[in-house]
Amino acid sequence: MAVTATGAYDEGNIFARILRGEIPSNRIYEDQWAVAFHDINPQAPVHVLVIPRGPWRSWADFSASGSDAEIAGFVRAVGTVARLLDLQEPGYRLLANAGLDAHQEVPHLHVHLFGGQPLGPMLA
Ligand code: DGP
Repeated sequence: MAVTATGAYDEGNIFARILRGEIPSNRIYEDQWAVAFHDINPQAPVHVLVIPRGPWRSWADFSASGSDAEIAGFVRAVGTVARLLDLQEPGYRLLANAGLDAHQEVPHLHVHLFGGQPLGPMLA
């Protein structure tokens, strides 16, 4: 199921359910602002998803209605996860899909963190 570019936040989306503890996830980090867990369908040896706790579908939503504390907290959590995974060297990649053209499947803002192998050039 792909997310539409517009519309209200869906409280029933899979990441909202993970946040509420209704379905399990393999969490590697959580704090007041964010939760990080392994992707169920990893595309690299390390493939972690970092999600904010608040009800946002995309970076556009988040920047429009998230507080400065929520935004700073989430960005800091993404960096904390990268540091915990010890991926500064040889490196890692962050990716966030938004909307239909980007094939966003889960309509809750998330950042993919990939690493553990050479990742090649950026996708077009
Ligand atoms: P995206 O296309 O950016 O919306 O990617 C969504 C990712 O979420 C995709 O890589 C698979 C992952 N995913 C979907 N459902 C689950 C789930 O129930 N648990 C976990 N851990 N990951 C999930």
